[in-house]
Amino acid sequence: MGRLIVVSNRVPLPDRNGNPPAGGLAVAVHAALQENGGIWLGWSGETVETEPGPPTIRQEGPISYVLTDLTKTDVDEYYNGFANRVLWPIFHMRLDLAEYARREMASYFRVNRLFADRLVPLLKPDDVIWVHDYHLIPLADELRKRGVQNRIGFFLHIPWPPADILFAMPIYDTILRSLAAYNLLGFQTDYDVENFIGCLQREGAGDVVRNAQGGSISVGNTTGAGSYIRAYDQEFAAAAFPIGIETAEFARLSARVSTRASIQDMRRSLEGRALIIGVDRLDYSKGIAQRIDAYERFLENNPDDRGKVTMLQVAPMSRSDVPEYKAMQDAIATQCGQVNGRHGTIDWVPIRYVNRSLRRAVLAGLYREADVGLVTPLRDGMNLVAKEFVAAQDPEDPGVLVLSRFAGAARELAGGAIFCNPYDTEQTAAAIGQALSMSLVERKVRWERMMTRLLEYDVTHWCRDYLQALNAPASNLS
Ligand code: ADQ
Repeated sequence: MGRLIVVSNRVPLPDRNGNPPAGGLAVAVHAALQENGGIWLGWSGETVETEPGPPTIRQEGPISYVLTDLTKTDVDEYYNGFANRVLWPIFHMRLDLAEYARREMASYFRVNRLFADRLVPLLKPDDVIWVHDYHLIPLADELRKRGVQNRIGFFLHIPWPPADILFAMPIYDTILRSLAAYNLLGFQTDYDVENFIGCLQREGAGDVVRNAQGGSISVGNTTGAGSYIRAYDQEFAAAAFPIGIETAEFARLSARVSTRASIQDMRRSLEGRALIIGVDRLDYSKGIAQRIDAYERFLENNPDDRGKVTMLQVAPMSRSDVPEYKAMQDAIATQCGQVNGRHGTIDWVPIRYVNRSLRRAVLAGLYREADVGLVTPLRDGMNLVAKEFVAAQDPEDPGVLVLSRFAGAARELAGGAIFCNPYDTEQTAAAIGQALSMSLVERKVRWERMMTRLLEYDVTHWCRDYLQALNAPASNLS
């Protein structure tokens, strides 16, 4: 393949020695860039008052990092506005939280045009372009309008909603149509592919020409999730590529840090109690409030377990410029305080709530200490915390994953995780009880099933699969 051109809202820059930041996606994509040479383009994170000047370019070996500033208005309207107050809630099926403003929609397209203008002069004819996530849906369309004929792929990290939800969004048709400018659309699960195709069908805009069976776009239990589509007079492919983590590396890290003083101190502080862990960005899609309700219900239903279990919820603030997120920070803190007030005793605090980000190594160590990983999003594209929790377990004494059926990760972790419906407090409370009382034999069987899958389909595999499908001539997709 030619050079790889990656475009995403933010660019994970390497450190002074040229090493990418730790964490799955950045490492895998950097490796692909290193192999083929290329560009990673995105927003610098800086805002300016007037029109941004030319992008800054940092060269690291064969990789150019191209960073553009944005105006403050654009950040408010494109990032905090249309992307995070319309697309994010709608795609997570929260119609009630979507806030439409015409100005913000215009800004979203303006920023996509700016990215296209920045990219076009840097392109060579055989470059392959890979665009990431909902901030940049119209980018391929803008590039095509500028005469770009390269292969362009898109990967959506968040779920794709059913037609009835998508159609509630003004300009949904522009968004849907603009995706036809890509050669390959990558989704997290086969359910997202189905929803996407369902939207095209209901709109009367196009349909599947042929389903791809086998080959690089069929993975694990999402086999057959790839389709070749004709819509809006374009032909393109859509397939599921469930994103993974650096499974083996994360497992090694968790084993290494388990002897660290901070992790040992935390274990001592539990005084022999079982540990339930929740780790999320503070976001309404993660179901944190419902999870705390379920934990409280578990305590109410199981008086004998009171004082014998501790829940640790780690949730750093995110998107604090969006009002819903700020309100949520206060609401969760209040809720934790209320549960502790109602059920705590002078020597036991039911919930420990940490409102900040922890280093990757610390997280790995905490996951390993935990008896139960409580991952209960109301809707999630994938949810990497679920996969990290599994990878971090001690093979001789693994913890149990309680996983929402509405996380993309549930498509791969069937047979291993205990599934729950986060809207059903009673059932989630029962799942917590089942997890805490599971025998070692069953824990091992379940963990091995999940770990086998995660080792086999890790983030490097994901990246390779996606790029292989993007590079394949459309007729060879199956
Ligand atoms: P996110 O919504 O950000 O990602 P997720 O998949 O859970 O969600 O990834 C979160 C990452 O942040 C994990 O690697 C986790 O370790 C880290 N993290 C979470 N809380 C942390 C804390 N307190 N301290 C430090 N690190 C923390 C979007 C989609 C997901 C999809 C990913 C990748 O919403 O569904 O899985 O992209 O495609």
